[in-house]
Amino acid sequence: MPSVSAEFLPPIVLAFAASDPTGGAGIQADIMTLSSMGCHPLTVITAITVQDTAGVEDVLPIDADWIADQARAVLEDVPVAAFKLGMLASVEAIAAIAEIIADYPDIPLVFDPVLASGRGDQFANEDMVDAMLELLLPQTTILTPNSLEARRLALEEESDADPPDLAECARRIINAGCEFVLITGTHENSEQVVNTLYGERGAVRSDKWQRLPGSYHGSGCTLASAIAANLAHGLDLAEAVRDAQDYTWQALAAGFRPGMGQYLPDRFFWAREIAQDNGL
Ligand code: PXL
Repeated sequence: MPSVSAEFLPPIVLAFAASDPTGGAGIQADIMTLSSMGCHPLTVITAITVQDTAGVEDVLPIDADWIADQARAVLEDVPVAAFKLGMLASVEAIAAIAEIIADYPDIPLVFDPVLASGRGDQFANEDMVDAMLELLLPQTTILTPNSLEARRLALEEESDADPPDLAECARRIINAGCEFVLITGTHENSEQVVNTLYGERGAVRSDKWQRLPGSYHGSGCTLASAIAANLAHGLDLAEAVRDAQDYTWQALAAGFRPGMGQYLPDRFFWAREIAQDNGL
């Protein structure tokens, strides 16, 4: 039986990402974040990982044809308000996804260029980085690299002896064709975490966050999905970025450590707050 709200559709976001069995990062992080923020997630699995909360053991890339078929099936059926890209595990997968999203130029695209895990597991070789720059950046509304990923993308564009500062990295990344880049500062040696949004004319906004003491798994996936959720809800880009950082910081502050390794964000912190207020 259809419910009385059969006419209602939540904003729908299509996430391309890899499975992370810990539920900390990857497609599981996207599903939780998008759901927590009132969106419905459509999911295309790009790879399957074997990992625990301490590190990644193995990655099985999904065949590019299977990635394309998963995406085409839902895109021909369901209206999508935003795309979100996470781990892409082969050049062929990057090319297949680039071809699909080219058919939807008006849908905002949030691209989290997952080149390595926060723990240092490498996910992308040079050919993949080149393919991302060439095929995906020109279609990207907002790229969300951490500072390490930003430097790697910038050096792939132009190499020089001294590492460029983050503003210069942003300039090169924007030159590669994306509209905005949000460079996150978790890995920098600063007292607070400084995340800066850059556009064509330089820095747009910079937000500072209290540095949390734990080591977290899945913060980048959470932030990028939260931005995609906000864009799907119709927020303008700068507001989507600010609110998504606030959401992510709260999810991290409420994080928990289910195993022997890193902390995981609690993307449903607000539900637990409500339950606590109700004495549950
Ligand atoms: O945090 C980046 C990331 C994204 N996707 C998957 C991951 C990781 C980090 O480990 O495993 C599947």
